[in-house]
Amino acid sequence: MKAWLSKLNADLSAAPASPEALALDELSHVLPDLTCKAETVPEMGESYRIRRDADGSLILSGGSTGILYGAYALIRLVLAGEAIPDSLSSAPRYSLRMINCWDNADGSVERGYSGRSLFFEGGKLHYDPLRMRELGRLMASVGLNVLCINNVNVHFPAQLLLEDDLPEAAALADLFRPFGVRLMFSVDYSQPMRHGIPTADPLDPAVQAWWKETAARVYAAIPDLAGFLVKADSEGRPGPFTYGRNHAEGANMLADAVRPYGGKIVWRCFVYNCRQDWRDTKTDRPMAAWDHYAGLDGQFADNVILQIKHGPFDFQVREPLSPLLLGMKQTNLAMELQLAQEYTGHQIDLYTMIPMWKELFEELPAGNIMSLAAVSNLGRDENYTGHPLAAVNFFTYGLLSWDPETDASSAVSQWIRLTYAFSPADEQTLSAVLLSSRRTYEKYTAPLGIGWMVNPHDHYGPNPSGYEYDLWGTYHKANRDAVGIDRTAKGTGYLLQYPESLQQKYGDPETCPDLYLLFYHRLPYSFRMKDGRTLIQRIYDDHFEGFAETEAMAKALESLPFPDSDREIISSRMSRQLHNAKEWCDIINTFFRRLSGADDACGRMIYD
Ligand code: GCW
Repeated sequence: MKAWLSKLNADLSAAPASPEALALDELSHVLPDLTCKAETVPEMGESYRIRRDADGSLILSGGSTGILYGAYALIRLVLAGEAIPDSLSSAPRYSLRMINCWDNADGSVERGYSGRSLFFEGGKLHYDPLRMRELGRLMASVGLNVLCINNVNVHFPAQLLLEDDLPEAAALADLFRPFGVRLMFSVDYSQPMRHGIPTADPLDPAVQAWWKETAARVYAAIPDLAGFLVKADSEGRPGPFTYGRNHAEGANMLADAVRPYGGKIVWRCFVYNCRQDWRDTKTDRPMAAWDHYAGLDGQFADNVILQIKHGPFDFQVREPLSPLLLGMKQTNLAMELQLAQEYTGHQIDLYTMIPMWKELFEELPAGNIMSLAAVSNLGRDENYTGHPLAAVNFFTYGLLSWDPETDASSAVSQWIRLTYAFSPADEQTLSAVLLSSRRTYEKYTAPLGIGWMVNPHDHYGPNPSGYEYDLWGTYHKANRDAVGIDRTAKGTGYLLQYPESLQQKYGDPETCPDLYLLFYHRLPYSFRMKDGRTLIQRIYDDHFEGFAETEAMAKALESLPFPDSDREIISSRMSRQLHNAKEWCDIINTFFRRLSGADDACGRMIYD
């Protein structure tokens, strides 16, 4: 199956004339019995309205892309068997609803689990135009509107997108335009130095002039380019720190260059010391982003957006909301999610993300961010996401980026109905598996908010001490008595980066939700959890449960009538997941039993 697209069948062999034309074409193919008129109201932009005429036919009004989004909303409703309301108005909550691809010019994809790049091969843009249109449709059908095609780690020759390869990049932008999708490029902060300028200092006039001239050239070729995405001073990338400048100075210089064209600078806040000495107890990595950025609140240009990973570490299974998302009130912010399952099972293990995202939105006041970004989980595999069921993450991300109040279980059901022709009972079975998959994965991997414990570099499979004596600042410090990091005021002080109410909630192990306990606290194995179990018993129980739940998921999936092509992939990946879950369960339990010496109260097998 091609994600949920198999039921959309307007002909994409040629470019649609416009978003409205595509909307009507899609509607006439998918819902031939529906009489629907489109009314373009340019000032409505991306929003749309659906109402009924006196004769019962539907009138779909909106800006040009609004009509397209309205058409897809209608199609989603009807195909999912839901009733069309007599009147419906909808506008996106976030202006930029972005997909960030970490695709390299050589065709590889950093943290990609769905095959090679859809856009590049051999150092050049290289793509199948039909697949590009399919991808445009995939995005538009769930309301996504910005596609950054190249990795934030800009390895040569990706820089050439702004130079020699610009004409090809412009042709790619043309392909996406009818789908309401605008391109964005990740840029290399030191790019002026490729042109004989001896510095990339943002306050240097030659550097400023180079970026202005470059922006003029790029926007002449792609007038609706969304802007540039920047990873600076992070994990070896160049940036303003080299010249003693802060990130507001660094970002604002680029913002000046793209401002005349309505462009944005999306500046990532994933900045920390990745050469930490594990013996250094003063530095606590999750504090880094706040330390770099909070003091700059209000100093960023109005066309700069700070893009902040949802948690303070790096896309672990459970992390608190990044304090920056709560604390920078005078800066445009975007939250960054990760669809690519880097730490969450490599699109081998099932991991449906919407329950996690809903938890984030519960703590994030609606107005704090103006955009949303997600690292792509797509690649050149026939089904786009490697694991066919991983498509649910792309789909539900789109719906949430339009409306963060979207209900998790309805979004998942909608995806199932659009993708498969299941009976209500089968749909229920699959929905239950998908919605519980994140908790299950969490149970069999690192316990109670510690994170990491994965095999270094590749990040699949257990390795409890893999990152313990390393440079990355990701330590659990388990010894024979205790585990976890005290991040309260008495410990590293990380918790002080939060508003008072959260400091109280998380600061006391008695009120801190169990699942965050070891992120915020260092506790003895004998610590009594709220339900009376000891901490060590809770760790053992979760791991046995996680594996048992995986076995149950495997059985449930086997009972479902997937089309043959999907069934094969799903069952072969599920056997790998079972193996992985068993490894995690046994290795984590053994690791803690060897340290603590504590027996399992239920006498289950833990290895000595
Ligand atoms: O955790 C790291 C990933 C890198 C990624 C980086 C980032 C693109 O392991 O692969 O680089 O995060 O988000 O920049």
